[in-house]
Amino acid sequence: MATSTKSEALIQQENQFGAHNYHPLDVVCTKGEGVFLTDVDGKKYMDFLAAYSAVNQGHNHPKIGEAMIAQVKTLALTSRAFRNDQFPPLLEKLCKLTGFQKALMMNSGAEAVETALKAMRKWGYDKKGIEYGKAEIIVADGNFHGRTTTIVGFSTDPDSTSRFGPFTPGFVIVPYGDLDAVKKAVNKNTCAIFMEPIQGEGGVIIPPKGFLKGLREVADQNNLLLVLDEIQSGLGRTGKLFAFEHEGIRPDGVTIGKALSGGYYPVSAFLANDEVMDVFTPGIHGSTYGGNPLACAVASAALDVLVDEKLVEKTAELGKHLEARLKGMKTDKLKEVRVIGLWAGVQLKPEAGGARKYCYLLKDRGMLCKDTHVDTIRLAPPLVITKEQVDWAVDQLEAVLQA
Ligand code: IF1
Repeated sequence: MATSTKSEALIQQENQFGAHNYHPLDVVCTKGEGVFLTDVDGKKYMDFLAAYSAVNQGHNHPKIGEAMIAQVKTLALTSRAFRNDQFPPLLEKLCKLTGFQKALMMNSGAEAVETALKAMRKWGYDKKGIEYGKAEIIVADGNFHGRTTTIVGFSTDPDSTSRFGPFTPGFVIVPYGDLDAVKKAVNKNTCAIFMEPIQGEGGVIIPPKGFLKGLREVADQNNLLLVLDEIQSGLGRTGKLFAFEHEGIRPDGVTIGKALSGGYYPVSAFLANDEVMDVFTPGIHGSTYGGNPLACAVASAALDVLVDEKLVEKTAELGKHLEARLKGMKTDKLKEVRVIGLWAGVQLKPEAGGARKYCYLLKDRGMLCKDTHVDTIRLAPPLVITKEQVDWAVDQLEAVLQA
């Protein structure tokens, strides 16, 4: 559908002055509230991406916004050269809620991942006695952990990796979900296994039942760390606080981000127990904004909303309905539907012509979602969505898939 002159002018301005590192849908948003986004022409859309799960609490949640505004008026940034009164209570809240002994606060998800990679390596040298410079981390094909050169260096997505080399050594890539391949990859230099419990960018790829439990066993049997990237899967998205809970295991560390921000302000963390976290000694790692008072006030309110509004429990309940509706859709275009909590990958048959065109059709119907890996429509609404809104959204999806 043609965009308005107002949208067009803003798109042209963006194209002229902005790097072309994205190919976004031509919807120019100006207001967010709950599950809804409104564009500059006043058209309202239901957001089924939620900024890749950074808006689990819904757009512009008033409680989180109020906490942010209050903190903005008092103290925003000290750097970690000094201390502040928001950091200690956030750390305790985060550790008590997640069951880890320590948190290291960063800003973007990639920074939390880089923090975790440094922790895994240094633990390998200091605690496991791996020969310095030889530490290896086992990762999965189809992974997405961020965009730094070290992280894309172990990506298997050409879009992420091509022409950004040379890359950081020390990563062994195995097929996601293949426990035998993980076992074969272990050697005396392996310090850790690092994976997403569910692969988001891969198209909501849920590993075979028992895979995470198997990773835990391999880690225990070989004195490895198991660190899981819960930046997208965590904080309620799958109907549990963490996706790893679906298999009743506990990793040695997790990275979190996105929804920790309440959809307002970048804040991420690496969480682990003392055995791992004490590899960090004063001055060896940090960030200007890591653990700043504003980030801590926002994260604290974001966690409160998650708990007080029982968003994890609601997601578990409503996710069952989403799964039933999606798997009940009458269309011959579906190859596979993968659903866990309020997170779905609707994979189309190649003959359907690719997922992107359906995202355009859905946009015209007032629903925003994102394609991934050509044939998959990724669905991830804010967790504050209602059953009626889920039904409306699936009705739109079924309609465009029947056309
Ligand atoms: C983009 C993808 C999703 C993540 C996991 C770490 C990070 C991400 C599991 C890094 C970030 C974002 C990045 C954003 C789009 C989005 C994305 F399409 F890129 F792959 F969600 F699937 N671990 N994912 O999903 O966190 O540094 O971005 O805060 O780069 O286009 P970040």
